[in-house]
Amino acid sequence: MNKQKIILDSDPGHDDAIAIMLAGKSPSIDLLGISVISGNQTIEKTTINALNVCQYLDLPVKVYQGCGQPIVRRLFQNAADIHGKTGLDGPAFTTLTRKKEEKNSVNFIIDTLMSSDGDIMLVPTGPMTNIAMAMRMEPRIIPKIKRIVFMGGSYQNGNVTPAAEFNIISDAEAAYIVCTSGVPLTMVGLDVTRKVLCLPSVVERMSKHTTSAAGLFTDLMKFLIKPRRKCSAGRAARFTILSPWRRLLIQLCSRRSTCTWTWT
Ligand SMILES: [Ca+2]
Repeated sequence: MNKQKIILDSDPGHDDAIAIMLAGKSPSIDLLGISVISGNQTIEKTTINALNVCQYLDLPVKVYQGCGQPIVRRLFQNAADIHGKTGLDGPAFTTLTRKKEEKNSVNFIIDTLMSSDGDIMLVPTGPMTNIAMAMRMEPRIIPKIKRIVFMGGSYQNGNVTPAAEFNIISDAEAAYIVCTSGVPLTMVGLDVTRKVLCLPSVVERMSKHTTSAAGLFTDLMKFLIKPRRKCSAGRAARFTILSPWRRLLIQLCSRRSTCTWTWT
């Protein structure tokens, strides 16, 4: 099977931790590197979170720290109310020994794309600052990008303001640069992610597996279910945190209307 090369640009965050997990473990994906951005927490914390996930899962993928602030606007509020003080509350990680790469993720994106054959997808699951910066610093990367599959925006309502979605409003200028670049885009907005629910029964089923990935998944999801239960006022607890899975799998497996997956 030809693996799809991707660079995951993320701000873990529980949902992005799952995205790292799936991208790193998928037999159909060649994860070239993880580019980290601030968003769900500060850049320092999201970088540590990405390293912790990679260490926990023994993923041989390099982690590059990117921008800690938007290009123009002030740093937007983080999502500590959802993801906790660390940005990845819930799992108990061992002492972190993995280290981030010296190279900034913007330079990593540029260097990787410039030496590629145009076969790399970028998958941003946070604010698009790193990718926009890379495009501005080295415009020759733009025709080298096969496609950008991003989580952000909304066809209907936002989740920060009535219209704005978190990833986009966190760095709207970056989103403008990326979305007007001419690169083929696949937007997976809130409307899509809200259709992908992880019920407690899913967490329960996953908790019965003994792999490290299943254990991490369970710890992450159990933490997230708590606030959702509080908000759901008696309805079945549900949340949309699994959206990055779906996006990755749907797009990278080139099966855009249907998707099946199994956990191994
Ligand atoms: Ca994210």
